[in-house]
Amino acid sequence: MIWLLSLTLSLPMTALSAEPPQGTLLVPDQIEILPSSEAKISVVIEESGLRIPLQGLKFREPEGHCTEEKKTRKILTYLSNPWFRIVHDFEVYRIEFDAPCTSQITVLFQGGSLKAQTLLIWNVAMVALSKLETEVGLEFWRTPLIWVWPATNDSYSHFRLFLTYPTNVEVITHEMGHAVYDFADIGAFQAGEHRFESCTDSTLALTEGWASFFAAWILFDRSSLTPTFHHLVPRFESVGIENIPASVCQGPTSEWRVIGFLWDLIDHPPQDDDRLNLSFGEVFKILKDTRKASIDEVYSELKLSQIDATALKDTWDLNFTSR
Ligand SMILES: [Ca+2]
Ligand SMILES: [Ca+2]
Ligand SMILES: [Zn+2]
Repeated sequence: MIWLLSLTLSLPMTALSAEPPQGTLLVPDQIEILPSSEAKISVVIEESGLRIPLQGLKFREPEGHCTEEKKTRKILTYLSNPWFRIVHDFEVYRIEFDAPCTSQITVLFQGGSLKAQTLLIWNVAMVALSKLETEVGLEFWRTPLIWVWPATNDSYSHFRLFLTYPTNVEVITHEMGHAVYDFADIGAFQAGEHRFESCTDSTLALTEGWASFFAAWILFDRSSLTPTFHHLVPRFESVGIENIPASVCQGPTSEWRVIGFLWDLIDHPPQDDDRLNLSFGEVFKILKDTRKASIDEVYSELKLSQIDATALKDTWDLNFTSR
């Protein structure tokens, strides 16, 4: 299997039209056809003059192959693979169109539409999956994850992800982080009311903190001096995870500080003040199948590993006691 990783996550974030859902058929906005002896199809989202290629779509021809008499063919692909599928009311989204038999085809979707957002979800999920495959393998992926789109809330429950319209890469990867947490049995689940800057239930802080940590791993450069979310918490224009404001609740029941602690384990900016530079894979492997109920329990598990104990304690203190 080939996962293409050319996608940078500078994906469409522009204002979106209030286009209502039109079923699950994603009709291309434009199809470019170049005569060619070799048939080739690519799908792109066009955004501000840039063409962002869709990753890992597999096309099929449901109505037979081209013949001497039959010069066009129906092209079909579903937003579905063994790891996830994107659905609307239980029906999988699909791209379907007629195309000449011998041609190179570029299928274009304009950014800023519900269609483009559906494809954005697909692309972000594929990038995250590819990163997981490279760093930890996909054996832990228990079952196809169902992305319900658009939904009335952003949440994860029993192998189903729900996303509201419009969405963005930060919310998509955060919700996928919940699925990874569940599939890999990293921790116990706790749902409920929580304010990002306040202390909360210790299991809820770990549940939500892990999900945002996962988003950070997917989206941010680990050498960044200022890793910052801009679309994760509507009430905050920016949510920095390296320098957490002193006004944020202190202690291990703060989901914001849980993110900061987990991020410090894997980040490595110049002059890293926490001195730890683990890979996401190392952290994941230590915590897999441990079903922790709090970041305190995570810390205890990390202490049993090969991680430098002094640096680990300093990193804990940096996030939970001295900030
Ligand atoms: Ca750091
Ligand atoms: Ca670090
Ligand atoms: Zn969440």
